[in-house]
Amino acid sequence: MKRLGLLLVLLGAIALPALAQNLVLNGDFEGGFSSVGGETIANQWSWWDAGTVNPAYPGSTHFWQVGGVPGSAQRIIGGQIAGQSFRGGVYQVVSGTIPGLPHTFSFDYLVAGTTDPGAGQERRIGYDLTGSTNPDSGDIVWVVVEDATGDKPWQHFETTITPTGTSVTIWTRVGIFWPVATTFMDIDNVSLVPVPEPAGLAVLGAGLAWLWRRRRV
Ligand SMILES: [Ca+2]
Repeated sequence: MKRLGLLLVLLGAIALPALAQNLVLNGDFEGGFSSVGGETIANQWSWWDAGTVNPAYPGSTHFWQVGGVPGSAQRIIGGQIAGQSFRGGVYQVVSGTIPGLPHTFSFDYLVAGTTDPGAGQERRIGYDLTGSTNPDSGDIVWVVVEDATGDKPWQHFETTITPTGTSVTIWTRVGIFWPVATTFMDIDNVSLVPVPEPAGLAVLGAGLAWLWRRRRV
């Protein structure tokens, strides 16, 4: 048992610095942007577009690089450029998550758009614990839903999530069905960090102890 205790202390000392690391790549949007088909997408991020949302006002989602808090941010435009309907966003499959361990998920965001609930406006940020790349998956948990709240300044959001696997997908979804107003969302400082709290470490420790026992059998 003494050896096991020493092993856990050693592993803890190795694991702790790694736990404090943000698993999101280019989460602060300071790692550059690329031009993709005339749109500007942050490096390490993927984009999705739902195609024709409202046949009366066909369009496509647009992506810009704008001022963030601080530096740069990703803008997703979901409406009313030349009377078009849109739905789309950026997403990232974040790998390296530790199953069963709490992670802090945080970001800053800004929304602008109509307060008309009949416009079919969507401005959302969420996560999918399955690591899926399906923007319409029922597994996505939307932690920000600002569908018809009008214009707002930059806001900070933070919550704790517990991954069930070694990857989590972070999603944004911006759109409008009836192009009655300009609709967009900016996002910056996206972070997913394992929490080295006592409860989290206890789970990790139990896992390591289980592995240690298995090795000895
Ligand atoms: Ca930034």
